[in-house]
Amino acid sequence: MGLKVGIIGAGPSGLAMLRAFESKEKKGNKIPEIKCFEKQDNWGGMWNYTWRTGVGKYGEPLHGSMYKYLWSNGPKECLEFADYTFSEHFDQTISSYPPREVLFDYIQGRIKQSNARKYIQFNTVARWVDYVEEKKQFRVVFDDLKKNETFEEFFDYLVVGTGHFSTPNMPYFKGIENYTGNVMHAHDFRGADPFIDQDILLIGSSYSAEDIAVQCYKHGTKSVTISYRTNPIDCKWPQGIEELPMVTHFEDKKAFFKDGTVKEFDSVIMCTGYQHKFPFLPDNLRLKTKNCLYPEGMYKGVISDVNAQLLFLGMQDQYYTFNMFDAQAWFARDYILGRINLPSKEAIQTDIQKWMEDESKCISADDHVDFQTNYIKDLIELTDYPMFDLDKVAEMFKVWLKDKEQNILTYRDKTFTSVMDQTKAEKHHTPWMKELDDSLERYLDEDPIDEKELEK
Ligand code: FAD
Ligand code: NA7
Repeated sequence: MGLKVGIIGAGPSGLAMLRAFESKEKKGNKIPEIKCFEKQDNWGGMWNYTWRTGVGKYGEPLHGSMYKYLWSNGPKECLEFADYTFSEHFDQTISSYPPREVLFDYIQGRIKQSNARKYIQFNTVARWVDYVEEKKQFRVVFDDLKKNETFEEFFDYLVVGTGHFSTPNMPYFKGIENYTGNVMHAHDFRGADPFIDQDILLIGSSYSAEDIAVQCYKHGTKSVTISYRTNPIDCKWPQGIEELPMVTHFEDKKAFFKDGTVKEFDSVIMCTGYQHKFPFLPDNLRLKTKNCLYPEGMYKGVISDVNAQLLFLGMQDQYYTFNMFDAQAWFARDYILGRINLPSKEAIQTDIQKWMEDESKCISADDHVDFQTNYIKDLIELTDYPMFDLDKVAEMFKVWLKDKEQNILTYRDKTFTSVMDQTKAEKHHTPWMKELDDSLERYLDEDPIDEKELEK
């Protein structure tokens, strides 16, 4: 068919794109020429853990923000692929909140079934993109990091799946330049070990703050203080974790808070979110958005409204993850293959505005869950991605939100039932708070932790 498609990034979004094309090909359809470029030396995006911080082996800004002992922060039943279940992958029932390595294994299991790896060029970073009017194609300049060589390729469609939880948003606080403890961003947090016996301050009150607080508490940090700008996380914190309003300034080792509290801290971790960053795109093609459920500038949250040959996957804030990337990738594929037509420019803007207005009406977390549920329904209805019971998944998300509110330390011990194959998850052999080993081997091991050993 002569079309050439470029995919930037081989994280869950880029891999979903490869899988979408592969599933079409398996049904006997012709697919375009595809090339995927990934700057790391393996696929999996965030799930490909690295011990490094700062820059990677070849001096590129490091992508990874994940850390040791990271366990899924939502039920696995809410992110399950509709065409590859957890039961199919593990051949045993597992709990609802697996650790990172287990989810990484699951992602790899699906993609390894295909020949997708042959499409991916690793250690290759997209440097710059131009749209060449005469050719009606994108010219993309890449660096092969291993060979230290620059090259270019032309594509009819360019799919950007580079994630948006990698470039830190690092605010300034008065006096922080003279603060005498450690200052870092959650992006560089690689686990709780360095913070054992410390008093730490987390700035921000969203997922990163919540999870780093609980993880540090679990692994022996002396005290955790969370400072919020707009709203506290507001769950029932155990003794040792507290929430305070915003920091106003720092002096030596002390932080001063809006309510008059003054406290000394050994370390400050900015859990202040990330920037959507596209250093390889000219500014007219970049998404310029905060972290939200319907970023401006994309039809169906996928197709750029500036250039309809440019597509983005996974740029939304996320309740749903892997199955949402699939829904987007299936939609992107059918659009590229000419099976979905774009409406008029006016209709595109009306559609975008409608979704953005709907998001602005959301008040509670439940409303946000419903919003993203409707968004995914809308996408799947346009494609042949297996429709699943999204209303049930939305219910599970709402139970998850309640569970966290009731007990932030035990919500990961709860279990859910898959809407894909009705498998009921099993309780993990060891309560999450007592499980300090997050390896795949230990996770799949049947023996509960020996509590007497722990008490010694
Ligand atoms: P990413 O996973 O970020 O992958 C993007 C890929 O693009 C990377 O491999 C990167 O190297 C590559 N890339 C970037 N720039 C370039 C370039 N210029 N050239 C070539 N390649 C490039 N989700 C959950 O479902 N459950 C969780 O428990 C969970 N926990 C999380 C915890 C943390 C700390 C973070 C940061 C995220 C978490 N997420 C979680 C969300 C997670 O981001 C998604 O699950 C998923 O990884 C997003 O996939 P993606 O492919 O869109 O982006
Ligand atoms: P989020 O969800 O984007 O949240 C960012 C948080 O940082 C949020 O609480 C913000 O407060 C706060 N923030 C942002 N800027 C500032 C400044 N300048 N001062 C104080 N506080 C600020 O990012 P996360 O890292 O928590 O989560 C991203 C992903 O990583 C997520 O998918 C997880 O699974 C892991 P606000 O509420 O806007 O006032």
